[in-house]
Amino acid sequence: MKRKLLALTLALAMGLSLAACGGDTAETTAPAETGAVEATTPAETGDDVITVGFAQVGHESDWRTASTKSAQDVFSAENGYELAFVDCDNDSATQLSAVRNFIQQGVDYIIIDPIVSTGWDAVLTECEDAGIPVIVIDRTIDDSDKYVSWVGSDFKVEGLACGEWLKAYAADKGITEINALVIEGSVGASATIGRTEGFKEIADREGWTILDSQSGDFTEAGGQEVMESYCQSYAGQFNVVICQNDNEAAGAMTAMDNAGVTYGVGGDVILVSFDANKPYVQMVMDGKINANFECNPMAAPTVAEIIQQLEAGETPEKEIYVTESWFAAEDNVTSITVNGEEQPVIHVTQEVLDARPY
Ligand code: GYE
Repeated sequence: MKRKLLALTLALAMGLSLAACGGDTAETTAPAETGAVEATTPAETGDDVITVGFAQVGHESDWRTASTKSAQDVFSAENGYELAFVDCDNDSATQLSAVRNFIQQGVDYIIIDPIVSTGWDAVLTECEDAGIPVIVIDRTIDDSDKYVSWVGSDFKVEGLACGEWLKAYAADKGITEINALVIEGSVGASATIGRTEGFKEIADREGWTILDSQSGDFTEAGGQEVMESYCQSYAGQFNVVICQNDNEAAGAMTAMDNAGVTYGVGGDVILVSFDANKPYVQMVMDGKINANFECNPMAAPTVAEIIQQLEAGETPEKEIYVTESWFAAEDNVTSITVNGEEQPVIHVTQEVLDARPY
């Protein structure tokens, strides 16, 4: 196995920043600091340690925290890995620098969760030229296929599922008019693009009105800010709020509370979220969020399998979809049909909540 461990290991052991990433807030976290792996010497690690560089989007959401933790747990010293982790703080230039630094360090594999879906071909060509396999997780890269595998979710299906659930829910409740406000995720992220497209497809088909659709940047503060302005501009005009992640939903709830708008089960507004992190599945059970469409953050175990396949000289699959579920506060919609496939909608009970892994 080719290893350029010395430079990497020394840098980790000395707690040095591995990447001059260009952003003030971006950090290369030595595994010893994150608790992911202990700094080791080449002699201790021997030639079997697999070095992995991970250029993570940032730390904007609960989903992201779960994704990072999953990678740190999987790519641990006990499992035979040395992880160089870079939090790119939602800055694309920082992310490109991080990948280029991984190339310079000569890591064995590079994992990228691309902040935006374009602008990747040049740096992926550099990875290819350096002989370093790249595995993409979560968000997609749309302007290059120079990576080994992608592991993640079908974001458009998530948006379609949201629309199909809303259609069935409204029909059951006798709601004949939908006036929706959408709080989108970060601009240019494939997660935003897919969820927006999927929901819009159903809205157009059903003749619903989307009053507005603005980015809350996948953060709680962003969701609150957008919802505050919506509450002013569209007071009394909306009956559905679609938040493209849980943290935005938290911000939107604060804004609606402050504006005296009621939401959730029995409220004036149907509130929908994406991600379904455990605290927000609890909010579904409590009736504050009407429905939540899961996005599974646990790509890392599958990435480890891909790496093991590559180590064994095998060819992994190019695209691997993680499994996800749809959750609702009430039991009036038990299934929906998405792209011709019938899918269950899970009514959240304590038992369902207790079984959630993240
Ligand atoms: O929905 C959001 C996070 O890329 C799917 O990014 C991910 C999204 C997730 O910030 O919470």
